[in-house]
Amino acid sequence: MKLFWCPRTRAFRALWMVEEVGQPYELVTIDIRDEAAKTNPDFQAASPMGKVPALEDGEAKLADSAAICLYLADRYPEAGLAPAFDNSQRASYFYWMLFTPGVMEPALAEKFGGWETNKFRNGWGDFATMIETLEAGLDKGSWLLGDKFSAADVMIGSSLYFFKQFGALPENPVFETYIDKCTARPAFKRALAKEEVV
Ligand SMILES: N[C@@H](CCC(=O)N[C@@H](CS)C(=O)NCC(=O)O)C(=O)O
Repeated sequence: MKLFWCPRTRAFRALWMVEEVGQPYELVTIDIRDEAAKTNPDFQAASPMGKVPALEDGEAKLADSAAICLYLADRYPEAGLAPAFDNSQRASYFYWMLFTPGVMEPALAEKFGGWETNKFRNGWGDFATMIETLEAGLDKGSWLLGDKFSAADVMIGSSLYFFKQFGALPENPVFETYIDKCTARPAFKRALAKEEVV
């Protein structure tokens, strides 16, 4: 596998994920501020919008952190990062896998971009409802799906970690406990160490 990545970007989600999966991979740095770096043909083939993260896994090429996490969890089931196809927890799993791109990201843009809020009309609700929903989802158990860590925790955990870094996360012991559990994972630490050397 080749992971196209740039430090301190959304590509961290995919980096943590490949570390959780445990298959060999090559990290290809794409400096997103350098237009020439984005002309790498393998990167272009995997990322139609020229955004990181992107992944090449043999013939499979795709971009977007949520899509990559969904793909890897199903492609490498031995890592145990997605509920089995016949497990009813797959319903919650999909809900949380799509919560970052569908709700968290636009709600953050709304809050910090000064957009007019309209909880009823906007597909992401609003920032306050997004936070309440996450708090309720995380308050039920150790991980989003209960006792078992999954790719949904990679997506939500990395997003909450970045919200906190940006000062965008309201203080809340539920979030603090969850972020501490995520950052204590060996795969998270390995991914973070890779970010820090660049
Ligand atoms: N929805 C995408 C967003 C990816 C994204 O916006 N990546 C930014 C870095 S955080 C990027 O590559 N920006 C450079 C560009 O758009 O040219 C994901 O979650 O992977």
